[in-house]
Amino acid sequence: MRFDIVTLFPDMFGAVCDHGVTARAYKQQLWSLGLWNPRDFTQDVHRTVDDRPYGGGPGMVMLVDPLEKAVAAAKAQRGTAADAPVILMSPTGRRFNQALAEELVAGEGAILICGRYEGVDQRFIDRCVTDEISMGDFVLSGGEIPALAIIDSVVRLLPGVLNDADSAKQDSFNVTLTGLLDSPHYTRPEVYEGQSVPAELLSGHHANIAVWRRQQSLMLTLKRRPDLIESARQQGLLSKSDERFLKQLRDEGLTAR
Ligand code: 9D3
Repeated sequence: MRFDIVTLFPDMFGAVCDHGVTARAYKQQLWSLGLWNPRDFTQDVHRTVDDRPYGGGPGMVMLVDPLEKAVAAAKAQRGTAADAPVILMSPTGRRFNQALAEELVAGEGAILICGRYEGVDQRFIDRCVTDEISMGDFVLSGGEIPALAIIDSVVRLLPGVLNDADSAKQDSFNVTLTGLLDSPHYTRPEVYEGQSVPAELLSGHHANIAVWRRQQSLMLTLKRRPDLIESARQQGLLSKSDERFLKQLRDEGLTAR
């Protein structure tokens, strides 16, 4: 798996090369990174990468030419995998999700374009970009943090990246598999400042623990993400006893935070 990043701030990508499970996978050469700074593909003494918007308005717009040359350099180095998706990180893109991460991990990687300023010249998008992705409805200063999020979410899906200690199996047991939010976690001490770990988790009774966790998941999901309850139902992921518990919750009124 290879990611090529077009960015004015290449140092930000140390976040995934130098830390945590993505760094371990990087050192094992399970994935590689190319960094392409549009400033290195300028021709003028000032190394200009942006200009004022036609039609007026606030902010600056990224120039087509340095972006296009950076993408061409990335494609040249990728060689045969030159048909990898070219994904623009954009607040007007389609929302990123786990299904997209799974699509990307099945491919050879991607060229990720990180915008700064007000945006990039539309002609660059028309000429080079195959997909536009957003992280959600909040305003960031550029595409670097979204690109880092995509790399992190995709790399951890690569075979051999997660070990049991990283909870890979637990992970796939939750939202993606169950369609529900995860249940709460506890570790030592058994009592902290008078607050005890729920008795069910201390019982050692594995069937009861499973029921407790399932009910906690249902309760939390109904309270915070009712949309996920409906899609889990549509996917056939809710049992008769789940439905009975949900009805009971609705009758009682919710108790979860
Ligand atoms: C406040 C500026 N906005 C004018 C209405 C437009 C705007 C331009 C550039 C908003 C954000 C940005 C920079 N953001 C990204 O490049 C970005 C982003 C984001 O801001 N939120 C969620 N996902 C993404 S992906 C790229």
